[in-house]
Amino acid sequence: MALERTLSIIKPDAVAKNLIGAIYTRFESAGLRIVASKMMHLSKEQAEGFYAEHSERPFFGALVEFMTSGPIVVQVLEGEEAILKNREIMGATNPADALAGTLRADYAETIDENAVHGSDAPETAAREIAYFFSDEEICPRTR
Ligand code: RTP
Ligand code: MG
Repeated sequence: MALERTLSIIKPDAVAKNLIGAIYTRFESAGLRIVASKMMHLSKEQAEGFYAEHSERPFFGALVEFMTSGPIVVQVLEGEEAILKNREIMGATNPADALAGTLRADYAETIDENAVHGSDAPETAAREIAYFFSDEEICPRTR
């Protein structure tokens, strides 16, 4: 088992529904530690840069518009197998396919507005964490 960090975002739909605390509880109940956290309202440029890998996809414009439509909460989660564990907590990209009890099954309506983001691999986690947080903003537990 590997201690990992992953980048998580509570997207504008879930912030608007007042679900920040409920979603943080899911992470903490699963044993993931929140080691960095901030609320932001992304600019178009910030959202485009974050999702650059999807820039040629047909949904890119709608994705950027959605991600800039309201505040988000961005956090670094740390724990054993944190990347996969967070993806399991989130559920499938399309809420219609998400397993019962996952965040997207419980809190998302559509594939376009699906409540949360989570890094999908160690390389993307490293890039995404550095996109939002400096080293000084990440605070591992000391007790
Ligand atoms: P995320 O990156 O947000 O954690 O989601 P994911 O890995 O499960 O999905 P990904 O393939 O990376 O797509 C990023 C986000 O783009 C939107 N999307 N829309 N309309 C569509 O077919 C479609 N496909 C993807 C979703 O909001 C997805 O979370
Ligand atoms: Mg993704």
